[in-house]
Amino acid sequence: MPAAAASPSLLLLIPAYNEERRLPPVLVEYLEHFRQYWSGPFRLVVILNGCRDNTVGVVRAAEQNYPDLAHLDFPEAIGKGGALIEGLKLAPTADLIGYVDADGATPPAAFLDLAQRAAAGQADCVIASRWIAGAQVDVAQTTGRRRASRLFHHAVEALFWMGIKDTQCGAKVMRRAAVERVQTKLRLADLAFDVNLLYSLLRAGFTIAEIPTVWTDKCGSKVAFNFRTSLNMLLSLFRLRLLYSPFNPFLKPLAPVIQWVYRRLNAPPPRTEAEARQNQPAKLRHG
Ligand SMILES: Nc1nc2c(ncn2[C@@H]2O[C@H](COP(=O)(O)OP(=O)(O)O)[C@@H](O)[C@H]2O)c(=O)[nH]1
Ligand SMILES: [Mg+2]
Repeated sequence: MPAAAASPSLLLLIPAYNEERRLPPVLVEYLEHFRQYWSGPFRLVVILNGCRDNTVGVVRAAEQNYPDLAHLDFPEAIGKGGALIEGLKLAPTADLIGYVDADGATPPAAFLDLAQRAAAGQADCVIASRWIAGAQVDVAQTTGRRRASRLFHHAVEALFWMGIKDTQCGAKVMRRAAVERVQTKLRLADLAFDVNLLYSLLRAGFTIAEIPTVWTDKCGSKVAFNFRTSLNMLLSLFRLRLLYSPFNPFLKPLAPVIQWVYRRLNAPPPRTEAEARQNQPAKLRHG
């Protein structure tokens, strides 16, 4: 993609959990890069929840130097998906809304490429992919985790037939209209959130373009990988499948049981229909 001048406004969300070490250099890199290469208004919002380290302190310190930086802070364990659901409520404030991980696995230039493609109208949602030709991936994950993620991919394909090679890459950009249309459909707060988002977009008739990306696995992962998390993600996929099926009405009375199972798995429970309808954004903080 040529580095075309883009004038739409861009809101970049970064979910962060205990990221006092990995986040500060990433914030500076992104803020400097977009200040230089994004010609429209740009804002970066970090969404923290329940951090037990000083992530909020490092974000506040950076906010002193960057007026384009702000944060949302939630005390509850809402999960990465929950944090993004909250961040996406800010959609009315920008033309394009995207998100990226706090660890810098996606370099700013790769995210800029996605945003420029979205600005140029290539698709309603443009996502980074590590598993299509042209991707430059530096994988440091354990064999177990790699196998689990491939297994998850096959489960997603079997249940949803989206034809997307990499639903889980943490870098995605969408047009505001697309976000606003699917907002109330976003129910999964755990790591299956991305599947929820992509499937809801496709079901609503929006287009998704998968773009080969540059990706470097970083150490210091905040995602516990174990039997519980794998089971939790598979459960979430089945739940999403049921939500979009004629069995949907049966899910409502089961809500307390579902909440109980998620709590037992130590996972952020899915949002109820009433919670998903709450579209009021939380108060944005700066400094
Ligand atoms: N707000 C919030 N962010 C989270 C949570 N869990 C993970 N994250 C963020 O999600 C992103 C991906 O996590 P990361 O540890 O890089 O995952 P991995 O590289 O796939 O092992 C990072 O920005 C994390 O800080 C959570 O419970 N809440
Ligand atoms: Mg990571």
